[in-house]
Amino acid sequence: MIHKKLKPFPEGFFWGASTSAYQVEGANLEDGKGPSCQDVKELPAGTADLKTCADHYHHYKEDVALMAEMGFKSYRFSIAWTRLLPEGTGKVNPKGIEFYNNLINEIKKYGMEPIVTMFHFDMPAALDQRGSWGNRDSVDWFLNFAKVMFENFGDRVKYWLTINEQNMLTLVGPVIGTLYIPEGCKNVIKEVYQQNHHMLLAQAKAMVLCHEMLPDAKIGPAPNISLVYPASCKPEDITAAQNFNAMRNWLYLDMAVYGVYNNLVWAYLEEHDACPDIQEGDMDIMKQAHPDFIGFNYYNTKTVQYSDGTEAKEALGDQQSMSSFPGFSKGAANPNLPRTEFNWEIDPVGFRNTIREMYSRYRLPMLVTENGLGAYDTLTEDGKIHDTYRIKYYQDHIIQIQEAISDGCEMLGYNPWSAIDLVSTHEGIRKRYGFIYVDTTDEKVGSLKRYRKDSFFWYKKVIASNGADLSNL
Ligand code: BGP
Repeated sequence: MIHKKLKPFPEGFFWGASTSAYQVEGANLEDGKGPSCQDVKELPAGTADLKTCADHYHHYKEDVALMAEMGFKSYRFSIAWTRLLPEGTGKVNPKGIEFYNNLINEIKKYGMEPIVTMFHFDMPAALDQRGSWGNRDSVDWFLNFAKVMFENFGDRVKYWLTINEQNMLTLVGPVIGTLYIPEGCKNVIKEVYQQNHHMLLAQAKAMVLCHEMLPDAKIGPAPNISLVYPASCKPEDITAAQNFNAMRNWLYLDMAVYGVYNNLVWAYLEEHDACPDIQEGDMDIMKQAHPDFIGFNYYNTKTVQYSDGTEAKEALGDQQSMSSFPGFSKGAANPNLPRTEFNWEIDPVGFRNTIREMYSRYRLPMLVTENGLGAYDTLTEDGKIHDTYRIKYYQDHIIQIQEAISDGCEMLGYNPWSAIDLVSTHEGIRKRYGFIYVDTTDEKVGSLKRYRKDSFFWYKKVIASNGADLSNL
């Protein structure tokens, strides 16, 4: 649809950016924080460990001031479960409460909206030892953690996100260091979808609890949603795209919004003798929970073709590259799309397509909780970072949000990844995403000095014009 005139971004649109605790904070075992699964995982070769990251834990005031200088209306960050509850359950760590109180107060001081992710890839290591999400008690563990957060921060935090990218935890857990599989497990798919069921239940209960304890607050899920394209107009490729759309995207939102299991995924699980055990009452809980909005991360679309089930299973891939499930869908490259230096396809129009599809399925306002370009940035001798490629990426994507708004989709905000350089899930800190450059490398911790990238000044201009001015600097 070509609009003669695009609708403006709504007043009060949340322009901001995102981070997650384990990737940005550092101080990973300081001030009483317990280890999470990220702190005990085997690091991918040549990548920075998580002891320092951007050292946001010690630099949060400076970082929030820089965000305020850009004019942020919101800052999306996550709360590390193990900073509040070092063992995952039991005693609360007062230093952890203090840190997030300080951070939230600092954000509010500048009139920004804190948007809190309750769980971002960092299961307490102590709970992994007790079976992780595979243990049904995990639902109560998470609910207790949620209660601690609502009690301590609910007076100031009005926007909550439950679980970051639960779909990626389920589909590529080993790549991002999150999947716990018990020794001797005979049916890994069943184990994984049992864990997924417990997460869905935990999310549903947390949404209900949030509405009970904090009637003014809003809560929603935060999956990674990428519309899946068929590689051709062959009917079999369309079926494959429907399959993978269901498995990658709709399973998570059908449950969060409607409280039902997606039938295509359920059929796949039946085929693999992998349906989760559902206890009496579980589905009632799923139905009772109602998100106020959909938070979602978007990086690019995915393309698949028919799979006759005879091909060998491919290596797992990562968040944006995995898609092959013999007999269900087979990944294909999209020849129409360029790629980033880290080989992720770039599809701004797919952003609009994804938003439109989500809105027609769920009819809820949407908040972009991640989107962005991972690239090698260069710090020049005079302390500049000329990231014109990132500016271009953002220009191309932001205009598509405006197209989607003009299509009638309700958009609450844009919080790209990431506010500041941080450690990526499996490709180190050399894969930079921030508006703010941090002087440190995978090889050694640097001065940690902050530098404003060109995209910093550009985004400031965008925010000041409420998205009307996307022109180059
Ligand atoms: C999402 C995660 C983030 C983040 C981002 C970029 O999947 O929610 O934690 O890191 O992707 O991915 P990567 O770090 O792999 O480049």
